[in-house]
Amino acid sequence: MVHELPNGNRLQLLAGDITKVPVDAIANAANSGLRGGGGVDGAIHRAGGPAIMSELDAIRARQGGCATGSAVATTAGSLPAKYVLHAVGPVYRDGKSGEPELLASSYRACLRLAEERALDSLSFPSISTGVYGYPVEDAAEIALATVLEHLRSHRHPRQVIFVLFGDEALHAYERSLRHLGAAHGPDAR
Ligand code: AR6
Repeated sequence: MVHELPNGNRLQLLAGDITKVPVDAIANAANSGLRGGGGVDGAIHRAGGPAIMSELDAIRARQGGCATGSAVATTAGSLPAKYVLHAVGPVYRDGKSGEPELLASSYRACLRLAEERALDSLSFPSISTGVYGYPVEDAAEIALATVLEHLRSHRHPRQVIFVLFGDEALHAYERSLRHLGAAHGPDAR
């Protein structure tokens, strides 16, 4: 599904493996220790090679990690991208412990890093909806609303692609995008 905004910026939803989709920057669902892990983080480090962890070691030495709701940029090693943006989403508790704000903040941090670098394309996984337990329907609304808000009012990135692992996640994001598109009028289709 592709959603084009009035300014020509685009939001796309795909099912697949984020390490296989060529873009300028790939967002990763990392942890605040920046030490790698399972899920999409493991897949990104495996496909990208050791250069990514070397840069994270340097960042950790400099600033001690990455707070929940923020992100750091590294090279993408052998991935089909220039950068990996390591975002730290919240662990889900009850939805009333600041998780929505922290999840939106982790997306905004990546969008800001992409904007600062004047990147054209940025891919996202569904941050926090794996090991961190965020219900996918709720996370999709927050992720899409945050990205749409940025795309409406910024030149970079011009294209955001959500690469969702499996049809179930894809369908949840598609439902959410239809809902938000309808709610926002001008760029609805
Ligand atoms: N491409 C796209 N999406 C993927 C891929 C892939 N190759 N592999 C998994 N997903 P998770 P979190 C989906 O657990 O919940 C790590 O250990 C997955 O199906 O990767 O933010 C980190 O180091 C799910 O929908 O991230 C942290 O410690 C989504 O990616 C912790 O997990 C996110 O699931 C972060 O947990």
